[in-house]
Amino acid sequence: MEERYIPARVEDKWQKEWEEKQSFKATEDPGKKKYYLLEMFPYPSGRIHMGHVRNYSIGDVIARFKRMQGFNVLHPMGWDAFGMPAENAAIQHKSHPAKWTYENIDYMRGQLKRLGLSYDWEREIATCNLDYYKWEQQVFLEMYRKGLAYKKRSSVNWCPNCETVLANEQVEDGCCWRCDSEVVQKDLEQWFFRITDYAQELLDDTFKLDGWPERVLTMQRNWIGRSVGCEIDFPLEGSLNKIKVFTTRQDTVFGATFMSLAPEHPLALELATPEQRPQVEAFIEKVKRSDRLKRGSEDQEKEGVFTGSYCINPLTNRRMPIFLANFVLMEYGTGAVMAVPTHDQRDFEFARKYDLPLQVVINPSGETLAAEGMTEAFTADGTMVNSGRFDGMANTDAKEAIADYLQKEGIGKKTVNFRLRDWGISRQRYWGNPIPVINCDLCGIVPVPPEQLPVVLPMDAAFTGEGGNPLAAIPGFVNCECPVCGKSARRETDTMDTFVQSSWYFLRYCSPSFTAGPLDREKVEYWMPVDQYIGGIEHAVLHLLYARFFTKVMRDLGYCKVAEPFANLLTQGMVIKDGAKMSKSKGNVVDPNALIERYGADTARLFSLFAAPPEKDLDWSDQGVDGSYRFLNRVWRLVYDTLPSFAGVGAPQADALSPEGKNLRRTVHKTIRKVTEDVDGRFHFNTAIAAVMELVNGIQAFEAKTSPENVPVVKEAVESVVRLLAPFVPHFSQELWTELGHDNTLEAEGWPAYDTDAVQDEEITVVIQVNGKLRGKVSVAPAATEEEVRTAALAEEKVQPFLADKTVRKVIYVPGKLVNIVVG
Ligand code: ANZ
Ligand code: ZN
Repeated sequence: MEERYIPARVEDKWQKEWEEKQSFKATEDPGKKKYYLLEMFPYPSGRIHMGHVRNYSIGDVIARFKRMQGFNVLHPMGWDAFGMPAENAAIQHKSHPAKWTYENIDYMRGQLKRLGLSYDWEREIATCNLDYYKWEQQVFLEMYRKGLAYKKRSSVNWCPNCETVLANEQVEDGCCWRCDSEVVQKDLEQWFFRITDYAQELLDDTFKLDGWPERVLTMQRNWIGRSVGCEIDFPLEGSLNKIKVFTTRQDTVFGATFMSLAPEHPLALELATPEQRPQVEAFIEKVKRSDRLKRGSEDQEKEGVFTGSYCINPLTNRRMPIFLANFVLMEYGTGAVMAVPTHDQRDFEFARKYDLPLQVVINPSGETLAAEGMTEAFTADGTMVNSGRFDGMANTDAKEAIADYLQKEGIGKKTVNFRLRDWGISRQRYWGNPIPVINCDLCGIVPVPPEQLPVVLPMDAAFTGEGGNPLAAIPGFVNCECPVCGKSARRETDTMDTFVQSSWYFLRYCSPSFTAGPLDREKVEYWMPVDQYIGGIEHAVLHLLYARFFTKVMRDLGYCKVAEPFANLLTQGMVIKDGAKMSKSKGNVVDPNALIERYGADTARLFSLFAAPPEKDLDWSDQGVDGSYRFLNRVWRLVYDTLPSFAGVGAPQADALSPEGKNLRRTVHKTIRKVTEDVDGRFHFNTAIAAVMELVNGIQAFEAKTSPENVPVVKEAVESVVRLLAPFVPHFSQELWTELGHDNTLEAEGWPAYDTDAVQDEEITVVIQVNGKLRGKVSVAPAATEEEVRTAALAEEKVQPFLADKTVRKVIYVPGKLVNIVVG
C-alpha cells in the first residue's frame, strides 16, 4: 500500500475499472426491487459548474447507497441539448449549433466521468439526436389528432433580443428569463398544448405527491389556480345582448354598481358611443402597448375609460355604466368583471378615481358600514345587507344561496375557473425539434404523413443573427408539396419549446434505444416512476408541471400506465460564494476542474456533501475543501498504520472483548446505525459524514490498537469506516477496501448492518428518590430486571441514611429511569 494518498492515481484506476466492467449498467430484473434515481439533466452549456457537482454528487450518494442495499438501480444521464444558446454561439463563432452542442457534450461527459458518478452511460440521451426528437414528432401528431395540440392566433410574449416567443413561465418580472431583456407583446399564429384539459387532474394529483416538498406543491397549486364561482349575465341597456362576468363573490352581486371590461373584450368598441369613441380607441391603443404582465399586478395604476353604454344589474335592476379597465385581463374568466367597489379593493380605487357609486352589501359583524366614510374596501366576511331576501344571512351562506338562486332564475351558473393557460410551444428558432406539419393555402394545416417522418432538421442553415428564424430561410426545407392536394405548400418552421423534450426524457431513459416507438411499455412499467428526482427549485413550476402533464398525455395515448412521473422530489440549494450565488456574472466561480486537479474528485464530492444538507444553500469555503482533503488523508493513514496487524484476523467475538474494545465496538455499530438512518430517505449527508469523522477520531484515540485482543475490533472499525464512506467517496473507499485484502467491490459487499446487541449501552443510570426527593443514583445493565434495580437502589450508599429506622412502604419503578422509595 502507498504510504501517501494520491487521488489522481486512485481515481483513474477505478474509473477505468468501472468503465470496463460496465459496473453501473442497469438491466430490468423483475426478481429484484428497482430504484430509479434521476438528477435533472444538464443543458450542454460548455463546462460543468459547482451547482452540477453538487446536484450530481447528491444523486450519486443515493444511487450508490441504494445499490449497496441491494436495489436494482437505474441512474441515467443525458443532455437537454436543443435551445437558444447553441444558436447564439453559432452566430458569435460563425459555426453551427450542432457542432457547438456536440463538442460541449463530449467535454462535459468527460468532466462527469472524472467525478466518478455511477451512471449507466449506455442509456445516454441527447435530445437533439434524431433518435430522440423523431419520437417526439410522432407524439406531437397524435396530440394534434386528439386536439391536444392546436394552432391559434394570439398575443404572445416576445423577446426582441432572442427574437423568440416566451411562455408565461419564462417571463420574470416582465423580462426574458434568459437574457433579461424587456418582453413585449406580439400577435402571432402559435402552437399550443392543451394543458388546461388536465388542470383538474394536475391539481388533484398534487395531493397524492407526499414525497414532494410542500412548497413546490403550493407553487404548482397556485399556478394552476382553481377558483370556484359563478358566471352571471348582465343584460345590456337597449339591446338583447348580455355581458357575461366571472365572479368568485356572487354574494356581492347586489353591490355591483358598474362594469369593467378588458380592453380586448370583443364588445369593447361596439359599446363605445359616438362621443366616447375617440377616448375608447386611444385607451385600447395605450393598453396594447403596455406590458401585459404588469397589468395583473397589484401596484400598477388602475386606469380606465367610460364606453358611454350601460348594462343592468339583474338583481337590483340598477343601471351600471360600462368601463374598460386596464387591470381586467381578457385571458381570465370571461374578460369582464362586475365591479363591487365596497368589497373589492381594485374596484374601490377605480370608483374613487372615476367618481362611481358605492353600495355596501356586507357589514362587519356588529357594525354598519357607511359607503361615504370608507377609506378602503371591506373584503372580510360579515352579514348581508341591501340584498333583498338575502339580508341578515352570513355572506358565506349567501354565496351558496345566491348561486342557487341565479341558476334557478337562469341568470347565471356555477363554474370553476383555472388560472392555468395552455402551453405555448412554438419557438421561431432553428435549433429545436421541427413541428411536423405543412401549411397549405387550400387545405390548411396538414400533418406530415407517416412515411415522410421524421422531419429532419436541415444542417445547411446560415447563422447571421438577423432576420429571425434561420429555418424559414432554407427554401429546400420550407417549400414542399401538400400531401393532400399536391399543390406547393410551406413547411412549418416553428420548432418546439425545449421544455417539450425535458417533459419525457425520464420515460425514454427506460428504453433509450427502442426502435419501434418512443417507449418500450414493459420496460417503462418496470422502472417508472422515478423514485427520487433531484434538481433546482427554479423548476418548481415550469419543468415539473410540464413533465407531469406530458406523462399524463403519454398515458392517455397508451404509451405507459404511470400517471405521475416523480414519486419523490428533492430540491437542492444553491452554491453560494462571498454571499452571492456562484455565477459567471458575479465573477465568483470556482472551476470544478481546478478543484479536481488539486484535490481529486472524492474531495470535491465530500466537501459539497459535508458542507450543508442538500436542501440548504451551500456556502463555499476553501478551508472546508482543505478540511475534507485532510480528513481523507487521515483515513488513508489510519488504514496504512493498522493494516499490517490485520493479517489473518477474523471478526470480533463479543464475549472476548476488553472493556475498551467493547466501547469501541459500540461506537462502530452506533455509527453504522446513525449513518444508515441519516442517508436513507432523509439525505442528511452532512451529519452522516460527521458521524464517520467522529468514529475515525475514536479509532485514532484508541490506545491499544495493535494489542492482539483488540485487533479484531479495530479491524472491524476501520473496515466500517471504509464501507460507510463508499457512497460519498467511492474511488477512495474502493481502493482502501482492496488494500484491506478484499477482492470484491463495496457494492457487492453491501451496506453494513449494525449489531443490535453491540449498540446497547453498557450501563444506564437510574435516579433514586426517597419520598419524592432526589437522594442518589445507581448504574445498572440495560437489561436489568425490576427486582435487580430495586435491590441495587435500596443498597445504594447515599440512600441508606434516609432509610435508617424507617419502614419501606412501597417502591415505584419507572423502567430505565427512576426508583421512588416511599418510607414512613
Ligand atoms: C366581483 C367581486 C366582488 C370580485 C368582490 C371579487 C371581490 P380569483 O379568485 O383569482 O379567481 N376577475 C374576474 N375575471 C377577471 C379578469 N379577467 N381580470 C381581472 N379580474 C377578474 O379572482 C376572481 C375575481 O377576480 C372575480 O370576482 C372578479 O372580481 C375578478 F368583492 O367579482 B370578483
Ligand atoms: Zn393542400
